[in-house]
Amino acid sequence: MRTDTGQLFRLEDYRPTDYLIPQISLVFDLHPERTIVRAILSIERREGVEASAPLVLDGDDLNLVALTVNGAALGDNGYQATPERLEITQLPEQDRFTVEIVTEINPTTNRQLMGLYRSSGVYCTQCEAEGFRRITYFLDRPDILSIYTVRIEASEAEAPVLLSNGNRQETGDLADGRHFAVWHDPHPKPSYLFALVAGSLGHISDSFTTRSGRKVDLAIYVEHGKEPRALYAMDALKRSMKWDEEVFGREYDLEMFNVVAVSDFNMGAMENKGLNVFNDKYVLADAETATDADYAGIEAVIAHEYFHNWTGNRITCRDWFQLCLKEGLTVFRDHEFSADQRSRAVKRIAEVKTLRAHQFPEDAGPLAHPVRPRRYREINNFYTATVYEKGSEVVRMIRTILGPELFRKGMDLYFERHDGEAATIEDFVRVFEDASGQNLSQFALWYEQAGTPNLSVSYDYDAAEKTFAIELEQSLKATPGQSRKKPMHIPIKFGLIGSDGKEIAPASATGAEVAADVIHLRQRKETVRFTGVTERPVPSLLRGFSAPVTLASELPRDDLMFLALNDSDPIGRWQALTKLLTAKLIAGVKRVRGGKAPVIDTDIVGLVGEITADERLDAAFRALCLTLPGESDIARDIGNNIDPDAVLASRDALIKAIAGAHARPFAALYDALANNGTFSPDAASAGRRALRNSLLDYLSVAEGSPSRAEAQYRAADNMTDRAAALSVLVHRFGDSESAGQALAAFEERFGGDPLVMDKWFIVQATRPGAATLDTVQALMHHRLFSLDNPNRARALIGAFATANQTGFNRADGAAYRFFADTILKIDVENPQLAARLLTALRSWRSLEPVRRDHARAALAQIAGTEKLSADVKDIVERTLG
Ligand code: 0A1
Ligand code: ZN
Repeated sequence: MRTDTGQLFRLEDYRPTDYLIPQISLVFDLHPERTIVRAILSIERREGVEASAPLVLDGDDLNLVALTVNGAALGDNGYQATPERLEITQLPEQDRFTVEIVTEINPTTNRQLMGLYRSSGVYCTQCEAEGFRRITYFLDRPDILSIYTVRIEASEAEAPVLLSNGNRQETGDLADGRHFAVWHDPHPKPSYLFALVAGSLGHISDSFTTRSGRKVDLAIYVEHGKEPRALYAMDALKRSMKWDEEVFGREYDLEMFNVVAVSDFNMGAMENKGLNVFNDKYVLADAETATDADYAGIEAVIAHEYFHNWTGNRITCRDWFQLCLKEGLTVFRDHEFSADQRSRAVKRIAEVKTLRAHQFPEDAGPLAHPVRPRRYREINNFYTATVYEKGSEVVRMIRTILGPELFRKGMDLYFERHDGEAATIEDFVRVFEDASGQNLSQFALWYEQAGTPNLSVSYDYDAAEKTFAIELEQSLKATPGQSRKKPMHIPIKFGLIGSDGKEIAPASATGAEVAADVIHLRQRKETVRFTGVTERPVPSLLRGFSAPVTLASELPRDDLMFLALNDSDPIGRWQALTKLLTAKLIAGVKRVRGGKAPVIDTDIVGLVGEITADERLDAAFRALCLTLPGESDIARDIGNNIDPDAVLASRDALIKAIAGAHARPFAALYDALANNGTFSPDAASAGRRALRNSLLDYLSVAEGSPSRAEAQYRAADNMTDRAAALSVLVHRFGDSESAGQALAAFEERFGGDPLVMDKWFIVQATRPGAATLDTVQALMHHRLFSLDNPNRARALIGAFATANQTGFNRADGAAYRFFADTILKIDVENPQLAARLLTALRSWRSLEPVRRDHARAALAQIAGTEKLSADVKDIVERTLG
């Protein structure tokens, strides 16, 4: 493991290298335990750099076998090699020369899953962010762009499939049952986009003809026998290729595009040029094994990686501080793609939920950092919700501010101006300034200032003057390293709604700038005054969730009820409903903690029933409305002194009240939504399943019996319905015979498929209550469980720590202690995974004092351990603050 070097990387220290590497030729002689890598680098000294300047290359855990410069070996004092660094001091006078480096690596013992490793016997690579240096010594940074030629040699029996980036140039046989393939990628790229895959894999193939008429061969490689499960991913890939041509004018640029699914992968997937490598979770799906959420995830991740071809690969990042340049933009692009393929409103609400669930707590806690950080110790810890999701929101705001046409003009300019370059956020913002003539310097603070701005809003209607005033005040709390913040440019989409439910068009607006349906808040405090408003309107603010902020509005309850039923913007409706529900749930938590039962609010119970019954609305939208804010949403909105048991009690009380009040119509709707015909993963069918499955939970609560869920489990012909039934059985009737039988049946049926069994681990790890810790500990010994595999570890440990508020936050702290021990075990093999899981403790300061002390002790135990990885050390130190 790479232990901490204590080094702090700072944005302002960026300096170009003295040398460039325009070309690299790699030869891999693959063997499970002794792979030999020969790298021939063509080096170019930059103009003005002295010949005495050493060439310093990055390494990580490397073993140098041989080194020559221009074909000649160097004397002992011509270079210095350690596992982490190769410094060559004896260099030719000429500005161009060749360095040849031979290293030996062991793919089998590589359990960090960075560099070249083996996953179920398949050789594969992961080089982002700094994995290439685990293969050979290199200038392993994204501003070094090289043309790659890669020759792979391997045993034909062990690895009939040999893949790398670009186009396949040559293949052939060698002695001793070995064979080779040569790949050439004509597009200069940074080392983090290099990839190699070799192994015995099945595949499906297809093709796509670009709009200029070029035929591209497409293939998806998977474990033998799983080929049919890759068909949906292939379909999503072709739709992505078409969409990028139509919406962004971007065409694919190689003769082939390959995707490989592997079962050991730290993240979702990786956009290596022409050879995307995926966590198999984001490739494999069929009705029998995948839920609707899995299908949607596959579609999104396939699109995301494909879209990186332009936003990330053709235009890459100058340095890792600019990570959001490719990630925020590419997330924005995949969000827009999914919105176009599915229901836009439903997709947007799902995005808002994700942002609030993952990014808001990050921004509010000890790990808060700007969308473009200025400091890091370990870059792997910055693949965060802030960089990805908030980064996407920032791009969305640029489009809201400029409008779709100028946004597209700016994007076109970006591609034209920076194609083939390693760019910065400044470059990105400038194209929109140049395309629109607008100054975006205040807007750019969104990249610099961490934390979620809060908007306080108050309203004043003057009936005599027919004016309506909205007073807006923004505030932003201090975050680590940033105590004083400047006011931001916040685009607030709005509407004013009359008592008949129609939009009111005011005569004029003064004060803060209003352009069409957007208020541009730029000062700390501003008032907009609308004239010609003939009745007191109900304002709908932040329509479409136009900025990633929290809204503290003094809108009366009746207005929120009105918006929940009448806002023409579905996101506005959902936001109003969520506000009402959250307020109710928080009031319930207070009462529970005071030893009282929550008060039932018949208006809100009625409202939920009304929306659920409204056939004019999308089923998926109704399902979203029927799903109450989660325990962690409620906890986040309470903010401090959290007692998770009280949160659960309050939430369950409201579910019970809603279920009791609407049991009959809910049952009728449940029956009416019954699946007719064959399974289809399309958005409309998925929406109906989502609604029906959320009704199942309510009905099971109302009926106080597992029978309905048991029947659904038995009758299910698809994984969405089966998993939903299993979840109701385990979470609501966990000790019943029905739950035990369903779990056994699931294991019996899917026990041969670890990816599917992750659902079985997750459903048990997320059963509410203190007793679940014992279950989790027992499941660690299950024959399919292994802490080594990231999907398994996330399914059991990750789900327990992030999605089981009452279980993980047991009052006696036992789960934290177990968690700390487990993190330390994982850290020995896979620091990246350990660090990522550890972020589950980031909100520990918001807990009530007893739990808080236990959590602090667990963190301190980790922090006090000798030989922590750099990854975990960075997270634990920042978390403890
Ligand atoms: N660039 C990828 C994410 C990614 C980052 C680091 C990795 O290392 C293990 C892997 C993947 C994406 O945005 O999809
Ligand atoms: Zn990405």
